[in-house]
Amino acid sequence: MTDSKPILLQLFALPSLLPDGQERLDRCYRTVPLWKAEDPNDVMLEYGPEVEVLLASAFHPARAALIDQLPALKAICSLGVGYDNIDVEHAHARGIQVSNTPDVLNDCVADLTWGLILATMRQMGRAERFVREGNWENQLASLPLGRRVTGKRLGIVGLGRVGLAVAQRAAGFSMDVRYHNRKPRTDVAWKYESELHSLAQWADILVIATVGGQSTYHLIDAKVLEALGPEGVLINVSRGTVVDEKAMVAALEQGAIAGAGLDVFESEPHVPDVLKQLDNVVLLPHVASATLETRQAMVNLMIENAEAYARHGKVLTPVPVSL
Ligand code: 8YV
Repeated sequence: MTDSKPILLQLFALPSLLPDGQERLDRCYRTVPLWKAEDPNDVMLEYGPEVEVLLASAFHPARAALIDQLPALKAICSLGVGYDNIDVEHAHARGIQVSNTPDVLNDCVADLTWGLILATMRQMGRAERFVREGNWENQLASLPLGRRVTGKRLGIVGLGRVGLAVAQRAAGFSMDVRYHNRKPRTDVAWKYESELHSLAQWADILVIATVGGQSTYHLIDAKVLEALGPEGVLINVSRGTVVDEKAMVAALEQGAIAGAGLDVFESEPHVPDVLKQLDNVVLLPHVASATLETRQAMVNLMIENAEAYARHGKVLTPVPVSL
């Protein structure tokens, strides 16, 4: 008897965070582990024509070229809220559903954003290196003073789910918050700035929490950084491509901005050497959602999307179709 279950192509090994994660997929699908294949081309030749569901992630993209190799594809289930890793319009044009993992990571990404704000303003990375390098015991060495966080002005670029969670936490720091979106939100009291430039000029700390992809490519350019000014700090937890990295490095080197806290970079995992030499930056390897609880919830939601497609033909948390 042949297995009549639909085929699901796995580009990566399921993170072993849930005891029954792979089992749940195997119950609904014939799973094909492309990541295990000695020659992925052979696997694509054998199974490609029949693959109905594809698992993707930020580090395992589903670009048009791959989608085109899968003529029977009906759903792409991605691990992560961002979907700049997927050619969504191309998929939608073929009637392929795309799902992401929204909401479950809001709190942890917002927590880490505050970690970056505090670490950058208070120079915690530099202070920690100071201790590790034995400089505290060296009478000649001293650390420059950091900057106070409480009471500062917080500008948020992209008041979506994550931006909102960041803004809510600002109350604990007695901060005034303003934001820039394409459109003002009707459900928040914070002041909307229709011009990104004005927001940057007003803010002491500018947090980037917007979507990645073409629509926001290099949104934060030399002019915005100049507006943020020599006392201003940039925090990016969105996508590296939203910031013109060269312009940011120049601004940091020349003191056009005071510092930056970065969880994302333009071509990860590459971090420009020049950034690593700067003391006014905090550099993290894209870990904003990387807690046990959140990653479990993300993997679970990705699997739930695949299960929902297998059972009812519809994913649970679809990426909206752009009009
Ligand atoms: C993950 C992220 O690191 O959700 C996102 O968009 O960037 C992060 O939470 C990544 O997606 C894991 O695949």
